[in-house]
Amino acid sequence: MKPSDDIVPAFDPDEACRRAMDAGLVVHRAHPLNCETSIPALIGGVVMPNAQFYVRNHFQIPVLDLSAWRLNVGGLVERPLSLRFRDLHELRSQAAAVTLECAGNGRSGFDPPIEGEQWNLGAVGTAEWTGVPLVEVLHRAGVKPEASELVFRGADAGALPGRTETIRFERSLKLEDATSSDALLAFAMNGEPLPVQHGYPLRLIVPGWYGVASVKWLTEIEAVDAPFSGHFQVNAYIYEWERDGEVVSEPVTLQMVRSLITEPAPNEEVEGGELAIRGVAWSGAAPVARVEVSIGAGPWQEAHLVGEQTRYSWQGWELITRIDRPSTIAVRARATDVAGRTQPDEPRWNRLGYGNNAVQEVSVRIS
Ligand SMILES: Nc1nc2c(c(=O)[nH]1)N[C@H]1C(S)=C(S)[C@@H](COP(=O)(O)O)O[C@H]1N2
Ligand SMILES: [Mo]
Repeated sequence: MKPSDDIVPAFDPDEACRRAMDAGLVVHRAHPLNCETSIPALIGGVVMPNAQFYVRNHFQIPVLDLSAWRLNVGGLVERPLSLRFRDLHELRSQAAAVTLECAGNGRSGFDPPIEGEQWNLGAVGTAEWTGVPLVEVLHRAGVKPEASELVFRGADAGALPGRTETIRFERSLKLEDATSSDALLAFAMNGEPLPVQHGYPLRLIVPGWYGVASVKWLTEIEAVDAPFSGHFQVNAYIYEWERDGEVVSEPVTLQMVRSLITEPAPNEEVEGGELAIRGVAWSGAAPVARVEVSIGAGPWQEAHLVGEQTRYSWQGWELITRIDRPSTIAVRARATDVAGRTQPDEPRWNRLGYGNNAVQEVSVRIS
C-alpha cells in the first residue's frame, strides 16, 4: 500500500496557538504547535481537561473531513479493510484512563543542554480515551503469519528541518507489542470527540508507551514483514548512550517510572504549620509501588497513594507534614514501581535527550 500524497489542509496555526495560550498552556513553538501544561495545572489523580493537555506535533495539524476519511488496513492481511468512521462505531468500544508522556519531557533538565523542544515537566497528561481495541480491527483484517510489524500512518506530513522532501508521520510496533499492549483506536478524549490537535478523528493510544507510539490523525495501518525504518523510528526517538566507552542505541518504548510534585508549586511561598505535598506518579512497565518524599535533605518518607489505582493511569499521592520555622526548603519525590525500578538522582544523559526521569526537586519558602 502506497501512502497517499493527498494534500490535507492545515488547521490555522495562529488560531491553534492562541487557543493554547488562552487555556494557560506554555507554548514552546507555534509552527508546528508544541506546548505543555504548567506544573500547578497537573492535577493529582484525575484526568486533565482537554484544553490543558500538552500538545506535541512534528508537522502542521491536518484538518480531516470525516466524510472522506478512511482507516485503511492493508499490507500482509487476509482481508484489506477501508473503514469509515461509522463502521468503527459499530465495533466493540471501551474506555481507559491512560497517561501519555512525551519522551522529551524534562529535556530542559539535561546538562550539557540538548537541542530540541525545551520541555520542562509538563509534557505529560492523563485522559480517558474511548475507542475500538486495536485487536478487534486486526482480527477483522486477519494479519498473515509472516507479518512481524504494523506501521501506523498519520495524515500529517512535512519536510524535516534542512530537508526538502515531504514525509509522513509514521511509526511501527512489533506485532506482539501491538496485540499485547491493550492499544486502542481512540475517537474520544474525556467523553468529547478527539480535539483536532489531539488527532481528530482517530488516533492510536498505546498505554504505557511514550507518546510517540500513539499516532494521531491515523489513516493507515500496514502489516509488514521487515523492521520499519521511517525517520521517527530510526533517526529520532532513540536513546543513544555511552556504555563502557561504546555508543549504544536503543529505541524509546515504555515510559520510565516517574513522580511529579504538583503542590506546592516551585518557589511557592506557604505559611508555616501544616504542609501538604502532593503529586502524581506513573510507570509504563508496572504499577507504582510507592512514592517517597524527602524534605530539606532529610530521610525518605513514604507518601500515601490516593485515588484508585488503574493500570495505565498516573496515581495521585500526598504527604502531610509540619514545618513551623520560616525557611527555604528543598522537597524531593521519588517513585518506585512494583518491578523495583526507581528514579535516578541525576538525569541519564543521552544524545537526543529522552527519558529524563530524574528525581524532581522543588524549592518551597516557608514564611
Ligand atoms: N500523526 C502524529 N502523531 C503523533 C505525533 C505527531 O507529530 N504526528 N507526535 C507524537 C508524540 S512525540 C507525542 S508525545 C504524542 C502527543 O500527543 P498529544 O499532542 O495528543 O499530547 O503524539 C504522538 N503522535
Ligand atoms: Mo513525544
